[in-house]
Amino acid sequence: MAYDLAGKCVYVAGHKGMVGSAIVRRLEGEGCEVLTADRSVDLRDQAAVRDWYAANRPDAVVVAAAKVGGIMANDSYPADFLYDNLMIEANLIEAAFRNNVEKLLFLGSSCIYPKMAPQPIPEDALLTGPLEPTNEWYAVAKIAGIKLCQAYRRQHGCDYISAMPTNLYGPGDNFDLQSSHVLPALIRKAHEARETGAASIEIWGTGSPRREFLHVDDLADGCVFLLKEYSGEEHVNLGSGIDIPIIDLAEMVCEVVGFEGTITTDVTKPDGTPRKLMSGDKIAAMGWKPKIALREGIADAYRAFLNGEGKR
Ligand code: GFB
Repeated sequence: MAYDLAGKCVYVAGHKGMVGSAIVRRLEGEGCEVLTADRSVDLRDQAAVRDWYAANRPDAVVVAAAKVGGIMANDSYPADFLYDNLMIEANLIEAAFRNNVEKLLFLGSSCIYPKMAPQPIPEDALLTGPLEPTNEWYAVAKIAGIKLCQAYRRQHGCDYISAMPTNLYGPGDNFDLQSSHVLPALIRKAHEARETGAASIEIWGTGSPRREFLHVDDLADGCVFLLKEYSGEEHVNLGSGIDIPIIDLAEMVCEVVGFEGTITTDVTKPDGTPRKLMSGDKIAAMGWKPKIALREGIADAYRAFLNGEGKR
């Protein structure tokens, strides 16, 4: 039975982030009222979250709030990535139950899967092997979020679902080179190298790991699709179905940005997991597919970067 969003109050937690803001934009055409909480509500604080729900009474919730970052940020701040994410998701999910929220969508990450999972990775590969060490703290928190949704569904009959997005990019991304993911980092590096006339840009690791990328507007579309169409215990992968070696991604970004120099590698930096292409069979069978090709999406992300959008 489809969940009709029309006339509902939908709370998007994390609306200032790249993912949350894309979901808010996407919900505009759904005839629902979008609720957001301002930064004064610390989502790690149980009492603050309970008070906000009691005052605002959402019908549906999207858990897009999280502490996120690229490979170095994950590796450098394990306590923050584990504690902050556990608290945020536990508070948002428990308060949803207390306030009779009808539908909740929790967003995780493709790093929940074992480092050596079969490729493309099916949903049932979860918890079948050891995690990638650079991001196991974040992954453990996200696995706990999936399990919380399943537990509230089993014990209390709550219609809480989970989606696992692949590596995301797009307008509103984080372009800070220490904490960002690879795609915004490459956009900034190529842009600054072109502006300064540098001969080369440096990428982290060997360039051989493969990653799958999804534009955040496609992600938002997939999230709204799942909110309306899916009600099941198992999480659902949300990806583009195509992965690419980091060195090829770097070349594509340089082409889009117009940087014609060379690309060097810093092998003292970690590669992380060798490959994490997710299987999109489950959501494809439900009738959803992404629309934005990688090169087109990179051009859109670069336009947003030039426009001053996102974090520097
Ligand atoms: O995007 P990224 O930081 O995250 O890195 P992960 C992807 C790959 O790009 C790694 C390489 O092999 C990096 O070594 N890379 C090359 C770079 N140059 C750069 C650069 O300038 N900056 C960055 N950041 N990487 C994250 C997880 O893993 O993915 C999170 O740590 C989360 O938990 C997220 O799951 C989606 O794909 O390795």
